[in-house]
Amino acid sequence: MYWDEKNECMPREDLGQLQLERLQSTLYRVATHVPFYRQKFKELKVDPDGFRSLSELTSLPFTTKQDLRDNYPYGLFAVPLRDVVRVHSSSGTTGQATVVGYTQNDLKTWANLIARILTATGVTNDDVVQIAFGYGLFTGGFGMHYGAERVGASVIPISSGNTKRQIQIMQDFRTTALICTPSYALVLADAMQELGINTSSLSLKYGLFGGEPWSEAMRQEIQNKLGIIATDNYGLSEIMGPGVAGECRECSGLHLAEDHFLFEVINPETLDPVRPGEIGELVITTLTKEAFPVIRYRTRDLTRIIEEPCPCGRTLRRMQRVLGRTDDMLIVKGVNVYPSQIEHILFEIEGTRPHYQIVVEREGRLDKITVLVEVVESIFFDEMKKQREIIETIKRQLASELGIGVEVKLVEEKTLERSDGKAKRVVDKRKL
Ligand code: DLL
Repeated sequence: MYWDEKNECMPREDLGQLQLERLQSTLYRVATHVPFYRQKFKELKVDPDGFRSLSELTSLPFTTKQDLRDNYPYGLFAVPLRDVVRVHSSSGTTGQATVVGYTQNDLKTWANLIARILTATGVTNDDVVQIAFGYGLFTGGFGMHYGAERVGASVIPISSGNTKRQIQIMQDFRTTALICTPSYALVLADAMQELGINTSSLSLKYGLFGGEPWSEAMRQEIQNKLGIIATDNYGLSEIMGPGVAGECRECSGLHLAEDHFLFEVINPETLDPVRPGEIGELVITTLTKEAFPVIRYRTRDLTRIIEEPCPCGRTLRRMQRVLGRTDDMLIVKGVNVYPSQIEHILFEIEGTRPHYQIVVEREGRLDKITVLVEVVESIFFDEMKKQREIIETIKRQLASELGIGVEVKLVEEKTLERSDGKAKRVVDKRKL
């Protein structure tokens, strides 16, 4: 099922032509209205009127989070504030917040892109959609909301938090689709178990999750516990919010909204494009945004593009689930470590729960990683021998995957902090 078959299944050649035309008008737009880009184009001798082929993309300047901060709040807007009808902002947990704006048209495009990912998961106007993303400056709540209304679903704008109430409403209002972060979906599943609620008594069929990295094992656990089909959905406020990429029912990679954005994958050190299919940093150029167009935005997210066509019939290419962020990468004892590598190993081990935290400390001159992982109650209380075995297995596997030794501590279920939004997986106590 498609929401927008014409654009989702467009022949690649036509798509390339559409992208080129849209890029040309975006370049004209930013060169005319955004002093930052005008200056950059001048420095790099880019002639926005002379842009003839997508292969010239690499001649364009990058935009970074720092550029957005330097132009806080409205410096990169390409329309007067009078034409801006919505403003969102990134959480700003790592430094100053950044501000993004939308025109009426931008909001229409956004709702359509959300309608696409909802439809790709299976949501229709017969569904009751519970949106447990925060409503506010975060793009998750409002972004998903207008797309769900666009599909014609019955939308429950419950926002995040208040787990018991979420469950009560899910039961009473017969929610069929849940939308939240994957870690919060697990919090809900655990809480239901605790309350003795049999999930098969619920009406839930689908879950659209996103906003943070998660693994295939976590998907399986959510699907099993809630009895649903769970898709991965990616986006970022600087580009739009959710809707930038999302999975179809094949659940094997996220279709990129290539008619509205250009995607590149680069080597974050050399800044050159990687070879097709290689892992690198995702770089995105907006093609249709009016209020806040961005050229070659460095997302810091690591992924690879899947070139093979998807059996679902969409011609939009897919990206692999995000493997981590370049700035999440921990350099410990000189070795690059991504939380996703650790998560992957933990979830393969029986008795562990998908709740973990990676604590990095510095003792003297030496870095030390301790992985705290929750284990099921029976193991935590009864079986010392089993505990030792699990610790040894995790240590051995992590050492062979990462090439460095780590400490492992098993903790009781529910000891690690839960979040109703994005989970905090890494605690870096080093003063670097
Ligand atoms: O998290 C937008 C969003 C909301 C996407 C709801 C999907 C669902 P930001 O708060 O700006 O926007 O955070 C963006 O979150 O650069 C990634 O590092 C991470 N992220 C988002 N979705 C995924 C995902 C929203 N599906 C940052 N998998 C991005 C992995 C994700 N990481």
